Amino acid sequence: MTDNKPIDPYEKPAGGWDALKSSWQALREQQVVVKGASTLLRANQPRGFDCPGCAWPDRNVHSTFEFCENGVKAVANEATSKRVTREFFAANSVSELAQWEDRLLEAEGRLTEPMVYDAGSDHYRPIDWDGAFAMVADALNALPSPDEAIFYTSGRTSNEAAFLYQLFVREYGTNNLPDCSNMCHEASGVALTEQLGSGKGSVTLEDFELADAIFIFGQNPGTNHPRMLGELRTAARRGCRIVVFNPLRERGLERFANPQSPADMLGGSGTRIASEYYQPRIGGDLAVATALAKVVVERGAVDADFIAAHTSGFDQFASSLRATAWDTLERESGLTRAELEHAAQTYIDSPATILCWGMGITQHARSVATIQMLANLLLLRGNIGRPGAGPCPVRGHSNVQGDRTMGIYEQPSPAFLDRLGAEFDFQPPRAHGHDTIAAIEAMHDGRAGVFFAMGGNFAAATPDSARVIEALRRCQLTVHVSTKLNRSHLVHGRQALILPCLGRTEIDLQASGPQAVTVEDSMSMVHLSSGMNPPASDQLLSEPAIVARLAAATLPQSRTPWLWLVEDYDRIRDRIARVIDGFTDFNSRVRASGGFHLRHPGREREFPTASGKATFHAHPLLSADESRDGKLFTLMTIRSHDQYNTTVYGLDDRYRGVHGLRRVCFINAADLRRLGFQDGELVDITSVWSDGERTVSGFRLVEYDIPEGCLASYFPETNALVPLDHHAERARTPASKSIPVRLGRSVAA
Ligand SMILES: Nc1nc2c(c(=O)[nH]1)N[C@H]1C(S)=C(S)[C@@H](COP(=O)(O)OP(=O)(O)OC[C@H]3O[C@@H](n4cnc5c(=O)[nH]c(N)nc54)[C@H](O)[C@@H]3O)O[C@H]1N2
Ligand SMILES: Nc1nc2c(c(=O)[nH]1)N[C@H]1C(S)=C(S)[C@@H](COP(=O)(O)OP(=O)(O)OC[C@H]3O[C@@H](n4cnc5c(=O)[nH]c(N)nc54)[C@H](O)[C@@H]3O)O[C@H]1N2
Ligand SMILES: [Mo]
Repeated sequence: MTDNKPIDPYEKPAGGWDALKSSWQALREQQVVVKGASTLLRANQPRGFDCPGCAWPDRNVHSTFEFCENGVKAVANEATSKRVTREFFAANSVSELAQWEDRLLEAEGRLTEPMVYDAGSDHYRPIDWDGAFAMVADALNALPSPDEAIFYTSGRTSNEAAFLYQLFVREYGTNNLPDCSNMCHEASGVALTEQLGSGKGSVTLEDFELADAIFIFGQNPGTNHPRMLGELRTAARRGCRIVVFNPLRERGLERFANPQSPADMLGGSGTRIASEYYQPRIGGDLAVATALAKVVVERGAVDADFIAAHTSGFDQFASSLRATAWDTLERESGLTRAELEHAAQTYIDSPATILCWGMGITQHARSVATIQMLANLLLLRGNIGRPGAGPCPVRGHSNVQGDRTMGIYEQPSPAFLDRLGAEFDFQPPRAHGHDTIAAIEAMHDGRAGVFFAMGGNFAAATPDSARVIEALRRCQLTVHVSTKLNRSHLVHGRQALILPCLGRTEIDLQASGPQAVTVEDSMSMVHLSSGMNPPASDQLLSEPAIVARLAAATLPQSRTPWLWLVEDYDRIRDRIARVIDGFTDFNSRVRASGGFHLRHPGREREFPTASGKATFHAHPLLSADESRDGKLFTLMTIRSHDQYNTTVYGLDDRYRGVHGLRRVCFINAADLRRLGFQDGELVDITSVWSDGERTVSGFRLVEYDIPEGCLASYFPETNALVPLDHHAERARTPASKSIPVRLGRSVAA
């Protein structure tokens, strides 16, 4: 890497020495070298804390820490020695801070005490915890209806905090529990629940050891789930076929040098990961999966016994495949028939196949259809409930799956509400609540006036930034439980609170002693997490304690012993065990080494759907004109290597060869020529939608190996381009990976 060359293609494998160097730098920048290093030894270990990075499962049999550069960044940024103090807020007004880049807000370090917004001076000033809780309680109790309050959750919240939080919200009287899942894997849940009777993935890490082929759609593990590369490397070395579909050639999916393998580190070129790499056009995966399924059916390669015993809808599905023409499949996928047939044959030749997918699949208008087509493909060959096979939606936040299991969901089932109400002796509200998009609309239209966020960065993570900012500003009160300063604290309601909480790495001391929390990873393993660093400030409360004290202040009539429950988190877990399926004997089972696995019925070929069988779903392809809306380009908004969602650690995207800048737009060389643009030129990106145009300015064009008609830029800078009503059918996941846009020369240039 050269410091003064912004675009410099990266020739090395993912991982390797540069990953070590970058980790070291992250620790140094946060001034946590000694503490950070010992902290890391406890990440994802049987008696340590769950890494606040991603939801990829742990190999808890290992005795040394599992190295992951981006895990190091996440931990270093939480364990930082930098602090945001009351003096900092006194010195900087909110309007001044609003001018700062998000990255610089994050770089100020950990929040240290509760703060309240003072409109007179336009500064945040300290408030004591009781005062803060009373303020929230008063605002909530003054609302004409509990449905005018919104309770958002990001996916780092522990099971214990999430369970108490949803209980508080429901005792208060609403199901308005939008969460980051609404923007993430919602489409996976909707698609798989309908088809297989469970919205979760069915595979475990052991299946990765047994698979003969692993297909990876729309996912960039080299950056977002680096520990997955370790599994892929092992699989590739034993001859497992790894087949990738991604418009970009992501380095981590091509080659990986495991920093824990001397051979990889000294060899230079690392281990080859993908055995086949296909670059479909953005949004082409429905056509890809349809084509693979068509070949399987037409070559008679189906598992007829499985289909007869466990599925319904096959005949109709098979005839829809036969009726789909190859020229449609080629045009819609952006791949040739020969490529699609080749990939299909790899699938047919594999006795056990795992299908993985990420945001490149879920954040599209037709994501539910695409995921159902992927599941159709699995069902055709009985690739579920067989060792080494099954669906693997790779989750994002470290406990996003657990939060849903605990009831953070705006559409709870009647059976769940019955159990919750019976256990805590109250009548839970039955009407479904707002998801993320509906919550923004409600705040915007004045139908909701209090916004409470358990973590996350709502103002920056959500689509249609201008609308979201207006929506939050119209609120009477906005409250954020946070570890770090972010945009959402500066885009506030008439009243606003920042409530600072403990992070995963910190000791959580309650009346009965230090507490552990639990989390559920992407493969349904539930395990303990206990921090070992002293809290960033003695003013911090744990998330469960914040919920309990807020509930006690807001609901004096509640029969739930809120403060008693948080004295000892075992008490919360005992209640979870009585309400949530699969958590019997929670306290003893979670203490077994490595925790326990939540049963996935599909592993035993049980499919608790309406019909009792797994169901095939046909999804016709729309013609190119309809699905592409006649616009010039399709833009996908993705993560760089130096960010965690809205948290920008640095300005490099090493594997894609970008250094020192984030406003880039990757574009195909032929498109550049056709438009008469030069590589390096600055452009404005304009999305065109029924309600008007939205523009973001000053993006540097980068000639890149990306299909024609496709563009890529980083989120959140481009969220302003995504209209609120541009979202997945049924799942309502914002379609952040398929934004219809045109380019114009930047006026700023
Ligand atoms: N370091 C780090 N780790 C993270 C995160 C982070 O920001 N930083 N975020 C966490 C969260 S919440 C999540 S959800 C996950 C996200 O992890 P990913 O799902 O890997 O997220 P993205 O970076 O959005 O990458 C999407 C990938 O899909 C590809 N893609 C885009 N559109 C299409 C398409 O139409 N078809 C196909 N086949 N591919 C497409 C892109 O080229 C890119 O490689 O990571 C989690 N882990
Ligand atoms: N255009 C576009 N938009 C997207 C996406 C995309 O790919 N493209 N991806 C979407 C996806 S997949 C997701 S998951 C969302 C993410 O949406 P969010 O989950 O809302 O956003 P994050 O950036 O992960 O939240 C970061 C903040 O969480 C707080 N935090 C960190 N750790 C803790 C903790 O332990 N406790 C508490 N209480 N707070 C903590 C810190 O204050 C930090 O500033 O964004 C979505 N938005
Ligand atoms: Mo996510």
